[in-house]
Amino acid sequence: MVALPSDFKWGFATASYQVEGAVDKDGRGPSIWDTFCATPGKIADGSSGVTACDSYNRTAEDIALLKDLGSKAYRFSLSWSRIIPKGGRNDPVNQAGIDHYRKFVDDLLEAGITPFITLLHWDVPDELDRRYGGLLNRIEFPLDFENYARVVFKGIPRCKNWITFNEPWCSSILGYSTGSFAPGHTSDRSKSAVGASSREPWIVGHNLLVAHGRAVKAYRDDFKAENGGEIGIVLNGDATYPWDPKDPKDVEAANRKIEFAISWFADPIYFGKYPDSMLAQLGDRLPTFTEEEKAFVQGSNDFYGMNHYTANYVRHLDGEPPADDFLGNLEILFENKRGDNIGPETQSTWLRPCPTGFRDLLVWLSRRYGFPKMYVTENGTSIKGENDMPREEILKDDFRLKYYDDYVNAMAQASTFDGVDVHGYFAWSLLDNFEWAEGYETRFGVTFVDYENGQKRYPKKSARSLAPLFESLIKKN
Ligand code: PNW
Repeated sequence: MVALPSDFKWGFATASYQVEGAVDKDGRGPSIWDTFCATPGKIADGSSGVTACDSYNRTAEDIALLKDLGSKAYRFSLSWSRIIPKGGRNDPVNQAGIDHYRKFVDDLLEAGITPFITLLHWDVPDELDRRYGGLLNRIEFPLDFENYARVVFKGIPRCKNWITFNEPWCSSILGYSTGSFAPGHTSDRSKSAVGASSREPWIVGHNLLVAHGRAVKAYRDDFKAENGGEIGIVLNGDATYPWDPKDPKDVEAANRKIEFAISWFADPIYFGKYPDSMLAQLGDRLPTFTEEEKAFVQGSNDFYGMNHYTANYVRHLDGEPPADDFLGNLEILFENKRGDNIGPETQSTWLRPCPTGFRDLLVWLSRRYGFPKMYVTENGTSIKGENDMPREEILKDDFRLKYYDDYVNAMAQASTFDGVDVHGYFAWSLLDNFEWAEGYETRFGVTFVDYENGQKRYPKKSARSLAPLFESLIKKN
């Protein structure tokens, strides 16, 4: 029978800048996303996270909502600049920031909900970006991140599930190559063929890996024995299929795309080196691990955190890739050679549901990395045109309900039949929220948030579908 292990934890996920608001409250310092949103033209609807879902002021309401939906766990992120407003290891700690999150964790536990904390979900303290280039600084950034992590491990000892970074691929590529995310560096900055965007993302990715490794070592050396918890990183990536399955070059390209998106980070963590396909294309633009860095990075995952949304077809390209190529010399398509479509359109140009892809990628990752313990830390969908519908229509989100049903069943099959060692699942997202460069026009929530009327929350139909779904799949002891 298709089933999930009896210790399986499921719940919903959010991120600080997307839901908290209250950007000036209790001594919070600005992050690179505050600065980015204030730059005209960066956010589709000109909005920002200034108010968002006002979750900073509504912790009790959000916890009641989680309880009401049957959520066993909650994944959320901390705002680094609430805890250390300027971010650095010699900067003052803001006790009000720690107290806020410590109380939130206490209240979640009181409600029977297991907290999963992400230390950094993209909102780097702005001061660090201005002081030394933020994520670009190979020496300062990992040290400051380690210090911040230590402050948090010490200040919030009741949390036992830790994630260092959310999606380093997005921080690196969207922040330092396409420029669609903060801090918005783009290839426009470089006049030469081998300019900023052809180097910066690989430097940022490297520094995030080392910072992750440092925080994990700090946790294992000084906190794990007492705290008893576990720590890992969250990586995003799509399932891929060759555009022409009979063309070995497309088959290779489909594999290479996953290597450029996921193995970029996972290979150093599990094997201590970057994938050969990346070394071959990027050469010395990919930083080399020093022995010290390698010691921090290799073996630094207690679990694999997987964010997953979609699949695509991959077609190889011939010839030399441009210097700022980050995909692996290939193109991404939603139709294959036969004209089959990967899945229906959503509000997000990059996202089309394809549940079989979820199972296939779970298997791909498990085989490559030795069947590690996994948590699915994000999975969910937007719906085409959802934001233009009246509220009563939005609440009948059968498209999202079916997405969750299909994807969760695909995961349960991978667990039952393929040996995938998955122990948790988080639906993205608990609430409609600030969807980064798309502002509030794209809704990912299982709960409708009425931004015009005091951020009032209305659970959609999908919100209540997850509890019975998991109830039917999780083995009883
Ligand atoms: C994830 N892409 O981001 C993030 O972790 C969330 O904060 C976000 O709200 C959610 O997915 C929905 O977008 C991604 O362009 C953003 O491929 C963009 C992409 C992938 C993930």
